Amino acid sequence: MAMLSFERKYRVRGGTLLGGDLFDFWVGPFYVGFFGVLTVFFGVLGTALILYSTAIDGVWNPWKISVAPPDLAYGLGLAPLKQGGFWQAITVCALGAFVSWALRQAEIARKLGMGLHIPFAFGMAVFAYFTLVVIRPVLMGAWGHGFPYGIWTHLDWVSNVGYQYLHFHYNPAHMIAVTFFFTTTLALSMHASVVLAAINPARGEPVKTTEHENTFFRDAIGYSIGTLGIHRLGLFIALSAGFWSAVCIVISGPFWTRGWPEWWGWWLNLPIWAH
Ligand code: UQ2
Repeated sequence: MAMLSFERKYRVRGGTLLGGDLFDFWVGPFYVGFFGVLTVFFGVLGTALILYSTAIDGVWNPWKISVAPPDLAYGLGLAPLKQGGFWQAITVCALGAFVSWALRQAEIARKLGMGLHIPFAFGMAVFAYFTLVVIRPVLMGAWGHGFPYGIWTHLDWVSNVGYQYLHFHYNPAHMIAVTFFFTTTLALSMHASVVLAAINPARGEPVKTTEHENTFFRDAIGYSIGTLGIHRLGLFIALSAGFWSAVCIVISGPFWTRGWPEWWGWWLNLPIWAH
C-alpha cells in the first residue's frame, strides 16, 4: 500500500463515533470506519435494486432508467416491490448511504481535529433530499408524492408539480432560494477570479498577496470582506440556497394548496388599501 511520508502524521488512530478501533483502518487512500462499511453496503444494495427493477421492467437503456414511487392509493403503507416497493427500498438505501457518508466525514474530521463544517454542509443537501422524499410525502399522507428516480422523469415531476401551483416562481421561499443560488455563483466567481488574478500572474511577474486582493475590492467597491470572511460568506449563502430550496417545496402542498400567485393576495388585502 502506498504511504507518502507525510501521511504518517495524519493517519492517526481514533475519532470514531461507532466501532472503536475495529474499522479504524484505510484501504489504499480511503479511510474505512464503520460508516465506510455502511456506505458501501447501502450504495451497492441501492444500485443493485435500481438495476434489477429496471431489468425486470424490460428497460436496457441506462438513460431511460426510472423507478417510480407507489400510487397515491398506497398512502404511507408499504407497496408491493413492482408497485413502488422498489422505490421505497431504494429510498431507504439512498438515505442510509448519504447519512453514513456524512458520519464518515464526521469521523475523519474528528480524527484530524477539524471542525464539522464539511459533514454539516453535506448534511444540508441530504436534508433537502429528505424533505422531498420523506417529510413532504409524510405531511401529504402518501409516499406517492415522492419524485421518480429517472433522468427525464424527475424533470417531468418538477415541471408537473411546479404547474400544480400555477407559477412556482411566485413562491416566496423559491425566490429566496434562487437569490441565494445566484449570489453563490457571484461570490464564488468573485473569489476564484481574485485569487487567480493575484497568485497566478503572467510568467515573470511577481505573485501578489492578500493585501492586493483587499486593495482591489476596496478600490472597486469600497469594501473587502477578507480572506476568512469570503469563505464564511460562501458557506452561509450556499447552505442557505439548499435550506430555502427545502422550505419552498415543503410549504407547497402541506401549507399552501392554491396557486402561488394567489399567495400575494395578502399584500392587496392589507387594510391600508381599504377606503
Ligand atoms: C474579498 C476577499 C477575498 C475574496 C473576495 C472578496 C480579500 C480572497 C471575493 C470580495 C467580497 C466581498 C466584498 C463580499 C461580496 C458580497 C456578496 C454578497 C457577493 O474581499 O478578501 O478573499 O475572495
